Parts: sequence; C-alpha cells; structure tokens
Amino acid sequence: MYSQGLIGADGSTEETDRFLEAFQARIDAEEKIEPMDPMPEGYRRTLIRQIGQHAHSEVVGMLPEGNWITRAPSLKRKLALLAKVQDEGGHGLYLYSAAETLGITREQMTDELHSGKAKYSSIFNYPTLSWADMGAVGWLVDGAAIMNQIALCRCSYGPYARAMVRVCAEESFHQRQGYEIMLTLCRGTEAQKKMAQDSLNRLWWPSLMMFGPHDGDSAHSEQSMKWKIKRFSNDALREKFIAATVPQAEFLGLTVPDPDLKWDDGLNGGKGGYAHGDIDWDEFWRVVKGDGVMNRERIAMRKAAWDNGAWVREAALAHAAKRCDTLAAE
Ligand code: BYC
Repeated sequence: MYSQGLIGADGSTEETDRFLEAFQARIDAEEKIEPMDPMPEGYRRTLIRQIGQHAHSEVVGMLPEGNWITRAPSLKRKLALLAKVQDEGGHGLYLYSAAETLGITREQMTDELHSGKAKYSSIFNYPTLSWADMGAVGWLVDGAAIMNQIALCRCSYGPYARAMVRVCAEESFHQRQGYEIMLTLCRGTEAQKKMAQDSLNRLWWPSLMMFGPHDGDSAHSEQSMKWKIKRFSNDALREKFIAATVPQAEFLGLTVPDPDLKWDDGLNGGKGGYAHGDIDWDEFWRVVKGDGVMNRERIAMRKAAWDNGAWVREAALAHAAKRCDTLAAE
C-alpha cells in the first residue's frame, strides 16, 4: 500500500523526476493529497514527524492543566477546565489517526515519544505554578496554537487539514476561557492582578518559542512550505501572534515582559508592526533537547499512563477478537 512512498528515494531517475514534478504540480494546483495517493517518501516522513509531534503536544499538553482540575476555584471553572483538557486528549486522537493514514502505528509513535526520539511542544516543559497560569495557558498557549493551526487547516495533506478544522474551533473556545480568567483576575484584587502579571512574565517568552526557531535556523520550513504542509514561516506566524496579543495585554492592563517591545510604523513595508527583543535560543534548544524544568516529569507521567492503561487496550482487543470470531461463526 505504501510502496508508492518509495518513489523519489534515490532522486536520480527520469521517472522519479517526472513523478516529483507531477506531485508538485498537484500541490501548486491546491489539490489535496489523500492517504492512497502516490507521494514522495520525504513528504510522507515530514508529515509523520510533524503530525506525530503535534499529537504528542496535545496529549502531553493535558498534563500542566490537568494538574489544576482539583484546585479550580469554583465548580464552573472546574467544569470548563475539565472540558478543555478532555478536548486536548481528543485532538491528540484525531492527530494520531491522521498520522496512521501514512503507515505508522500508534504504538510506534508512542514508543518514539517515550524514548525521546519524537519531540513535543517545548511550552509543556514549563510548570504551571498558580491558578492564573490556567488563564495564561488558555490565552497565550492556545492563542499561539490557533495562530499556527488556522494555517494548517489549508495543509496539502487532506486528513491533517480536516482534523485541524475541528481542533481550531475548540482551541478558540480554549483561548477565550483563558482570556476570561485573566480578565477576571485583572479586574479583581491587587493580589489577583499581580498573579496574572506573574503568569504573563513566565509564559510570554516560552509562548513565542512555540513557533520554532528563526526562519534561517529552521531545518524543515523551506521544503514544508514548498509542499504546502506549512503555509507561513515560523517568524511570520510569531509576528502575527505578537501583533494580535500585545493589544490584548494592554486591555488587561498588564505589561508584556519585553523592554524592547514597541510599535514601529516603518516595519512590514510601512504597514507597521512591533519591534521586540529576541528569544533566548539557548533556553529554547535546551528545553527542546530534553533539559527543561519539567521534561523528565512529563515523560514519566505519559509512560505511567500508557503502562497503567495496558489492561484496557488488552481487554478492548480481546473483545474485538471475540466479536470477530462470533461474526465469522454466524
Ligand atoms: N517545541 O525546522 P523546524 C496545543 C523542532 S499543542 C519542540 O522549524 P518544523 C495545546 C522541530 O520539530 C499544539 N520542538 O521544524 C495543547 C524540529 O525538530 P526535528 C502544538 C520544536 O516542523 C494542550 C526542529 O525543532 N502545535 O495546542 O518545520 C494545551 C527544527 O524546527 C519546536 C503543533 O505541534 C517547539 N516549539 O516547524 C494547550 C503545531 N519548534 O523534528 C494547547 C504543528 C521547533 O527535526 N507543528 N521544534 O527533530 C508545527 O507547526 C511545526 O512542527 C513547528 C516547527 C512550527 C512547531
């Protein structure tokens, strides 16, 4: 079924060149690529990597917020947070299913997460220290995720693009519930506003890191944009996020923790934009490579959840096998 995926592996024959050209023509014509379509091996591998990492991010992303469900300040807040965390689990499932259409199994992807071979978003290796972090995660982390994912709704690979439509609708609700928590805190007591400011101080820079390295240091962007897996570069999306989020911080009466941040009319060919300080890239790569504050704990929690759920998977498979036997005997 996936033998087509090997076309182009040696990159040398005329037939291969013709195939690659025809494939690129389909991409340029905005045709969606579907699971049974022939595709270059590099396209397939890039998608497995990105969709797998995206799925892992959703599932690991349940942990920092799951941590606060029992400590939510009211029943309504608890219900909203519970629903949000469940949504993230659902996003992980759509995405694992989309990746499976490319010929990798859920078990293989899980092994890669547990062994550290597959990455997940750096943001989830930061701790959530206060209730205000539930506001800041929704506002900033889901806000950054939407900025990236709206573009992925137009990804050239059909199953990924379609999964993103529902994910984006749910992320919009998440962003709003986060912003509303921030608004409530900022209109509350001095201590509550201070808590909100502290969250923004800790989560602003890690949220900007979610968009990945600068374009010049992004190993995959050029090819991924040619294949229309990615529609915008990492820096372009980061700039859009900053432009959308700074006015929201101002409305809250909070200060973005960047002394170099200022509006500059001359940026973007005269359209204007925010000039800002640079990310601490040493910190980014340290976290991405597994040495953030929470990396070890997050992976240990995921492994424990996988191991503890083994009996459920075994029971479900045994039930399915028995049902097949029964149907075959009828
Ligand atoms: N963290 O060449 P580049 C959510 C890696 S969760 C870790 O630019 P690419 C939510 C990158 O993988 C939503 N690693 O890569 C859930 C690559 O490493 P490998 C998460 C990063 O793929 C719960 C290397 O650096 N969203 O919504 O072209 C609660 C070079 O980078 C990061 C997604 O996953 C990072 N931040 O572009 C709340 C979106 N950045 O594979 C919310 C889907 C880069 O060569 N993913 N790396 O070893 C993407 O759009 C792209 O993969 C990225 C990176 C923009 C992230």
